Amino acid sequence: MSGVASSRYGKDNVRVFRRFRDEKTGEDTRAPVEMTVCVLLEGDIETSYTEGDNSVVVATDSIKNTIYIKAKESTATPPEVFASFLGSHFISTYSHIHKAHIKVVATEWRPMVIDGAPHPHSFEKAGTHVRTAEVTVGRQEGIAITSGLSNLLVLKTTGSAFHGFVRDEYTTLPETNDRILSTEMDLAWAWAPYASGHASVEAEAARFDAAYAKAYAIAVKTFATDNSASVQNTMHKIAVQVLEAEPSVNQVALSLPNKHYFEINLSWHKGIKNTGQDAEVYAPQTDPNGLIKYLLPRSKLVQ
Ligand code: AZA
Repeated sequence: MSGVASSRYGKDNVRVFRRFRDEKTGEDTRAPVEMTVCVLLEGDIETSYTEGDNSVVVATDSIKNTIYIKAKESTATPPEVFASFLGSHFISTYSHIHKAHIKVVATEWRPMVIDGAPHPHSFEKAGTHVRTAEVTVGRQEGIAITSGLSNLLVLKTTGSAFHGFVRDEYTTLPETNDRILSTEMDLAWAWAPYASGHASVEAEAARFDAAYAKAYAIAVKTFATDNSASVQNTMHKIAVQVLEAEPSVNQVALSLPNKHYFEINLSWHKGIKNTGQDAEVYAPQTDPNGLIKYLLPRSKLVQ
């Protein structure tokens, strides 16, 4: 028999919409939650691969059903707590399942403001970004949580330079003191592990929400106000501030594509000035794009 080194399985892309009703009136009590969930299970499941032994398999269809039921049984938010609740369920229900990996990608619906007041049952998407939680619940290891913010699409028309980079026989990129900077930020922060079970995660619900709000505020403010020397340097400044803002966060990871906007020289047409200080019409590029990644552990934070 050949050994199976590592195996996990489950259900991906389970889309869930959860609304909150007042018991008496049936009306919405708060904005709904929409999320896409992935659950992958690990444990004594090797024989399902090697011997066709399905007695160890919790069907992925049952996993999907469980996600719906747990969403009904809970507030399904914040995503960190919902993922921990869900993962803990699989570990405690099935003795041969030792680890549950849960990923939740949540979109925020916020009340429309109509005539100056939040509408009770009409909502709009809050920006391009989504909130994420990646949670691993282990029988031995406790609960590991990484929170995040993804797809935050931002652009600034100035306040970004890029010069002093390697110039050699492969270089054509001109140096610039002033360029458009645009990116779609993925930002994730990993918490110190929770050793004492789901209750200790649930007790932190407000903290997860507050950390998300802080990380969002840091990301947009730093992007907007930093006199950027490079994507690399701006992302470092974001990572440092997120670590400083939240002492229980162990490390911060960022992934930033550089979405290029090229100047267009139009001088061939009647001498139009459209470069440098005169640049107003640009050509947005879809590909290729720069991709800059960064992981800053707290141990590397210079005090
Ligand atoms: N970082 C930037 O901010 N801009 C760039 C890079 C880079 O590494 N390379 N080309 N343009």
